[in-house]
Amino acid sequence: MNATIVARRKETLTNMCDERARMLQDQFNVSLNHVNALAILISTFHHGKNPSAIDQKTFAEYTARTAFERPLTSGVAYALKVLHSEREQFEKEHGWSIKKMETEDQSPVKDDYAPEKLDPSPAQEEYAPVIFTQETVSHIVSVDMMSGKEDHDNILRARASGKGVLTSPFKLLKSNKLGVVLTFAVYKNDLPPASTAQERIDATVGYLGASFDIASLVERLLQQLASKQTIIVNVYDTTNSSASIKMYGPDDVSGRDEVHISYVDFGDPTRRHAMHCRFKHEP
Ligand code: WA2
Repeated sequence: MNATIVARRKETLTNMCDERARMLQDQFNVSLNHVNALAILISTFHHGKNPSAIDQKTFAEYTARTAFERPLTSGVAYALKVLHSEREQFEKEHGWSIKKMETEDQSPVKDDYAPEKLDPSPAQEEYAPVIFTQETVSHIVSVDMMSGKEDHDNILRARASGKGVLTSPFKLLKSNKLGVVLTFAVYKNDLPPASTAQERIDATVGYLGASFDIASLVERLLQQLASKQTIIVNVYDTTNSSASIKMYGPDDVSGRDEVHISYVDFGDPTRRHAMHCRFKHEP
């Protein structure tokens, strides 16, 4: 290949990769904004009204009808902050016990996964049982989200920071597919605008979270562009630069062809993501 053709190929790859990375980032940002708005909805109509104007049925209906606003999510859910001293009263009110999350090694892909079959959570200082879900993630109702490592870390970071926070990629419940969870804390209305981390933790009433099934969602996004025959795309969590995690794309991407890297910003400054693009070899 002569130099002009090589340069043109490189420019095409750069443009295609940047466009796809920007689309992914934009769709993620649209979803993030809507999940943030759902947290405000819960604050206003569940905690801000007595009696509450939201129950499971209303939440399921609203989140189903607004699913188009969250193009990359597979489901949203709301978990309450429950202290151990409040557990008995909470369980009596809801008519079910707070369940411990079963992790992958204890429950390798069960088709009949159901919250009522899970064990009650052992005693903890506090819990985050899910009380409302979009129908697509109804299997996490009553599960203590603090009993899962990634969800636990997200909850602590979300409530102390007041911002939307993202987990590393991990295997989601039931689907067992790699995904990430985005969490926003919901606060009592009297939280001052310039609050400290401790004030935010104390004013927390719950956690609104969304799960992202990255692989199928990136797949859908790329299909819209009908360019799958031209380039190979991989998406990575590169937060730990010496151990990046593949979130999307094939494993065997070595070859003579050049790679272009476009960075993707998912809005959580503690996480790094990148899209790697390559031309497919000529047949
Ligand atoms: N949602 C769906 N599937 C999951 C999951 C999750 N977390 N964790 C593991 N598999 C209610 O941050 C609060 C949602 C967690 C929110």
